Amino acid sequence: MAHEFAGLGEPFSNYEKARFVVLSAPFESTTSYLKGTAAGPAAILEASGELELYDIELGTTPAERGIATLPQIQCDGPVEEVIDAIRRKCSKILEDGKFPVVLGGEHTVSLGLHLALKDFYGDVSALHLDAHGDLRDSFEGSRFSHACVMRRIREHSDAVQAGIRAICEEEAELISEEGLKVFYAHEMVEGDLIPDIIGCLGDRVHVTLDLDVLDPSVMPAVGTPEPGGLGWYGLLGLLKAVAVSREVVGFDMVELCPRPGLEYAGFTAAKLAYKMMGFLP
Ligand SMILES: [Mn+2]
Repeated sequence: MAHEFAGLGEPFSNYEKARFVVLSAPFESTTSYLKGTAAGPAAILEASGELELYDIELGTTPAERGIATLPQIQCDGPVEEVIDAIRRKCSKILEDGKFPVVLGGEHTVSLGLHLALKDFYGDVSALHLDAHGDLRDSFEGSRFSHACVMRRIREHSDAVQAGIRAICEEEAELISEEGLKVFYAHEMVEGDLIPDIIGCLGDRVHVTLDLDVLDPSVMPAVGTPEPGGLGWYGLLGLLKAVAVSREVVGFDMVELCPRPGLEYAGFTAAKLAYKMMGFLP
C-alpha cells in the first residue's frame, strides 16, 4: 500500500491510537457499464494526501483523532470469499474499538462491512445513499452483483434508501409491495426530507454511500452515472444530521471509477470521507 489516508504519519496514523480505520476493498467483478472501480481506493488514498486537514465548518482538525490505513483486502478470489475477508477484517476493527471506513471497489463490498456490524452490534439499520436501488434479486447471473447489494443487506437488516433515481420494474414492485423506505432524488430537491430520512432509521446506523448519489457535475467518475443527483452541500447536510442524531457505527464509500482528466473526482471522494469522519463523535 503506497499511501496512508491523508498522508498521515505517526502519531496520527498509528493503529493503536486511531479512532478511524480505513480499509481498501478494490473488488470489481460485476460492474455492468464502465469498468475501473478496482482502482478507486488507491485513487482516493492518493488524492487524500492533498487534503487540508483543518475543517472550517467544525473548527477542528479531525485527523488528530487518528486515522489508520490498513493494507488492502485481497480481492482476486470468488465474491463470497472477498465478502467474508472484508467481514473478518471489519470485525477485528470493531473488536479493537475503532470505527471502520471501507473504500470500494464495487458496491458488493458493503455487504462485508454490514455483516461485521451485524455480528458485533446485533441490530443495525442501513442508510443507503445511491442513484440506484440495488434491489434486484440477481443481476447478470449473480446474486452478489453490485446491483443486488441492498437486496442482500435487507435480508439481514432494515434499510432506508435516499437519492434514488434509477430502478427497474422489479425493484419498483418490491418497493411498493413491501413498503420499503425509499426517498427519491426528485423528492429531495423539492423539500428538506432530512428529518423524515432520519426518522426512519434505527438507533445504530451503517452508512453505505455509492458516490453516484452525487450529481455527475460534482462526481463525474463513477461506473454508472445518473443525472439529477444530490449536490455537495445537500449530501454533507444529510451526513452531518445522521452523524449527530444517530450512532453511526460504520461507513463505506464505493464505486469511484477513476478516469484520466477527472482526477478531481478522487479528491472529492477523499474529502467526502474526511468530512464524514469529522462529523462523527
Ligand atoms: Mn449506484
